Amino acid sequence: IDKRKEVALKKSIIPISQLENSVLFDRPTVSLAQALRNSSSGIIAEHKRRSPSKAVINQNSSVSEVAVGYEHAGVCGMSVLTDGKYFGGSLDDLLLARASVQLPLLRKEFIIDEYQIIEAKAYGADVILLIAAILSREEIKAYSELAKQLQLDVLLEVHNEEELYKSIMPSIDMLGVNNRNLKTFELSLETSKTLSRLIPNDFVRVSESGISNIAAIKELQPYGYQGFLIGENFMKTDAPGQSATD
Ligand code: IGP
Repeated sequence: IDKRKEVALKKSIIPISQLENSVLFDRPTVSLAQALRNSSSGIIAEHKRRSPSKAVINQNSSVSEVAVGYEHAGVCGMSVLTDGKYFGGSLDDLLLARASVQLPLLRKEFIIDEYQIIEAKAYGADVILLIAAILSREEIKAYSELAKQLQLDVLLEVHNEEELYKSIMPSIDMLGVNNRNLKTFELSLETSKTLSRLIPNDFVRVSESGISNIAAIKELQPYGYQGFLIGENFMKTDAPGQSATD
């Protein structure tokens, strides 16, 4: 509800027509799904200052510094948290990342409204995240189809079988399995392993959260995962880009 209010508020600040006329809105986007298919490492590195499960992760590094570091490290894409309330992020972070790198950028946000998708494009994103746990099948369909119209890739996040079945549709590009239970914050790579059997082959598979070393990536690759979303492990260091290089 809070989020809906915020969205409504934003709507009254910047009208859709203005977002659609912004400089970034008409730019050609880059496909993260394609980058992951062509990569052997498949890392999507995240900018994350704090989280509900961890008060402070990194308050010192600037977004541009982190973005340039990640790009230099050779990651496939970058995820930028734009949620302010729980993660301390903002749309300005996305804009700064866009100004700093050519990497495919994911807007990491709780998307519950079409407006946020148009906004994502206008602020420089190439990819949006849709979370199955908070959306109906109809919403997933409408939002993913809008994203496709705007040439944005769609990463659909699931955490269990039911969410997976609910969300499978052709307008999804990537299926992300979140290893973190959003209710208990419990982490287990087993979630990615178990659900992998149920993911049709035409979707790029992304394993999200709790990945802290190369061994974890090696462990998940045999299950068909081509993308690995890593936040905390990089951000908890003084030089996130350097730790992505290592
Ligand atoms: C990154 P980690 O454990 O590497 O910091 O996780 C990412 O998967 C996590 O931030 C995340 C997330 C989300 C955040 C996954 N799904 C949905 C906010 C909303």
